[in-house]
Amino acid sequence: MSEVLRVLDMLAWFPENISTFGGELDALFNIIYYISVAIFFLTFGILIYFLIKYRFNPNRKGYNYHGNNIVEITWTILPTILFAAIGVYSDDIWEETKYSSRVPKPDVEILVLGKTYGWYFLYPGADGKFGRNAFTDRSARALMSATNPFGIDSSDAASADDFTTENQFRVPVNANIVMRGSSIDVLHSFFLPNMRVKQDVVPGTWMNIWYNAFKTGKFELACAELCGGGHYAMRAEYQVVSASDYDAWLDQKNGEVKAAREASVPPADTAAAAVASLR
Ligand SMILES: [Cu+2]
Repeated sequence: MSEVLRVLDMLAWFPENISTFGGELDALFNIIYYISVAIFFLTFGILIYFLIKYRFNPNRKGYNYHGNNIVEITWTILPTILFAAIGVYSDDIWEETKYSSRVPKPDVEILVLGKTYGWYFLYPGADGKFGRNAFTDRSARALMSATNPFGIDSSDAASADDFTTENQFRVPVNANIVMRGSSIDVLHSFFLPNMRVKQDVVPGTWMNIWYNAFKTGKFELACAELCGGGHYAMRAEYQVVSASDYDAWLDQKNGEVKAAREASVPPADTAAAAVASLR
């Protein structure tokens, strides 16, 4: 019996919570769940009771019934009070997770772009700040293309160390992560089930997304908007790592960016030597 109850208790199906505000959201979810379950059994109980009580009986005469004002007022007022109470109760956690004014000071800032069917991430690189791109300067949207999804202006010196990852990203544990999300094509939804974060990303604007993870590990990002034929495959993996592992990863990435930059612009003497060797 307890096994059956355990399977029926759908709250146990929740993915593990790793977010600082996840507990509060789960508590809200639990309350709404139990209220819904209670109303479900109440209404279906009454329905089944009446089905049996007033089942077909050839000796019973039908009669016309014109409603009952007290019953109708009751079933209008009670749900109104219930919804208003849930609204008041959930207001603080809604503001904390969704209001721009409540986004905390970022420890790490990352841009994220949805694209049919994948995700791009832009990190500010070694200097810790983004160069000119479609987020920092609206007019740079004109630079956005399939090969340059963030519209990075390569003539801006601050852009030179910004780096992109595709379908994977990394964040440090116990830090305020602020992401600015947008889309290249259609509506997508940035959904981190373990982080209790879900935010639509909309082409032409940047949505604030923030969270703070208290646990390290590998988790999944899924698109939660039916965005086309390849929607099912629109996923990415992310890792929450310790601050030192995160710094080591950043150093490695920054090194790769620097090496790639130096490789694409050979110093003058190397170029001259290359030309000489061709002679
Ligand atoms: Cu999508």
